[in-house]
Amino acid sequence: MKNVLIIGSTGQIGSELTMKLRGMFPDGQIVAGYIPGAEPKGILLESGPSAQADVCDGNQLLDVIRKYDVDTVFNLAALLSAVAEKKPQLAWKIQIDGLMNILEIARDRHLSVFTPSSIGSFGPETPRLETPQDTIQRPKSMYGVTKVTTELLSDYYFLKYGVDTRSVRFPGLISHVTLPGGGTTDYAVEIFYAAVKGEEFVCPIAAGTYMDMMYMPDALQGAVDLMLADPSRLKHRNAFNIASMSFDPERIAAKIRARIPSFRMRYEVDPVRQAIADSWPDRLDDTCAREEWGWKPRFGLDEMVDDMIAELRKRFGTA
Ligand code: AKB
Repeated sequence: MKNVLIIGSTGQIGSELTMKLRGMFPDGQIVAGYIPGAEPKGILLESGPSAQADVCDGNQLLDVIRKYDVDTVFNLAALLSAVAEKKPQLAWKIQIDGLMNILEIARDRHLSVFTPSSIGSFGPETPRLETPQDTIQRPKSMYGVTKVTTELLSDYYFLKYGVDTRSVRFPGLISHVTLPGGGTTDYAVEIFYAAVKGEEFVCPIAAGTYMDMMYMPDALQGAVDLMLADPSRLKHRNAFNIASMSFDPERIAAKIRARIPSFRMRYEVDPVRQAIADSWPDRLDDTCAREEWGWKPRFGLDEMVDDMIAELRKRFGTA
């Protein structure tokens, strides 16, 4: 990994992954790919090259990949679960037609490709607790349908053409840098913003709904470690279960209240997000990731809550 294209570089994962890779590979070209309306700004723009790279435009992708002699693509373009439910055709176009564009270029130019899957690739028939790596995947959301297809297509290109595809199933990602947009797990980020600003939080997910979550530094490290892993150790490729914490709204609210006693929360459940959340597992088993490439998260629930509150307090100047 030296010259890397990050498609979706201004999104929740991309904005931090681009900066991390620029720090790790100062001699490489870490290209921040974007679409019009989501251009990189500030340090993301100033610290390295950027290029328009619409996943739906194969010719444009090829031009950028040729120009920067790209060897690795992080394909982070996606409509998250709640938005994909409202725009299923667009979700398919971005997540699957877009992926095909990348895989075809990768096949020709011997690129490595990371396209995240998600806990959303599972469905209600999947075992909810300690969800195995290899298990039933019958998702009921459009997002989930595209994620299972992503896993299958990525494996197909590896098996058929030897394309170096690798991926993880991300849980809800919690970060203080860039907000997520349109996911089922977004509440787990938004709750911190409300708490630190001293606002009441209106929770769209019902009490008792457990989902896997992860702090962004672990998610980024996992993606990079997997792409750097010795391929001979990988029995799986697309996509590895990874996990670090699982909570419901009551548990995370209690953790925040232990640090900000005035924090208030009430529920206004969003039926679309709740139906999706109800169809997802509570907690994944990540043994294969640990054994095959050394996955080991650093942040547990308490460490994540401490860090989120400290970082957002710095940002908003609240004591
Ligand atoms: C979503 O909620 O849609 C995403 C995910 C878990 O993949 N954060």
